Amino acid sequence: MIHGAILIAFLACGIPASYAGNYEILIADRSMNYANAKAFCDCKGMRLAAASLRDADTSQDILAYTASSGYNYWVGADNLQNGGYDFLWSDGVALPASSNLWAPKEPSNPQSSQLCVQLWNKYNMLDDTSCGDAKRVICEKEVK
Ligand SMILES: [Ca+2]
Repeated sequence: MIHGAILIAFLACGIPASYAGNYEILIADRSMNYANAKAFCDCKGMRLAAASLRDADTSQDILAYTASSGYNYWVGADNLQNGGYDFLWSDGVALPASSNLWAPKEPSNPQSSQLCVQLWNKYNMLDDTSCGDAKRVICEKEVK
């Protein structure tokens, strides 16, 4: 089910996001590291995508877009707080290693170099990877 188009926006703040289900979704068409991606979403009054990816309808819209884009995207999940396989979404919900959102054989290296989570274009699923890599960004905001 398509709820609405997903906006491709530049870095400047103040560009309105579009609606997909119960969430405003904003996808940046610039690449940046994880820390800057987080700051980018904050700047928009949003957060890196988390709950929207657990929502069946909204994730369907997002994944339909990202599948055809050819790019990898930062989403809001990392193990920077607890380390190891103890990943947390940006809204504080646990992302277990057993989640079916992970790509095959992922998370692959969360104990050392791969502490942040991307939406990996190869599978259009989650992958733990290096926080310093430059990737595009998906932000969300819950619609009240
Ligand atoms: Ca990995």
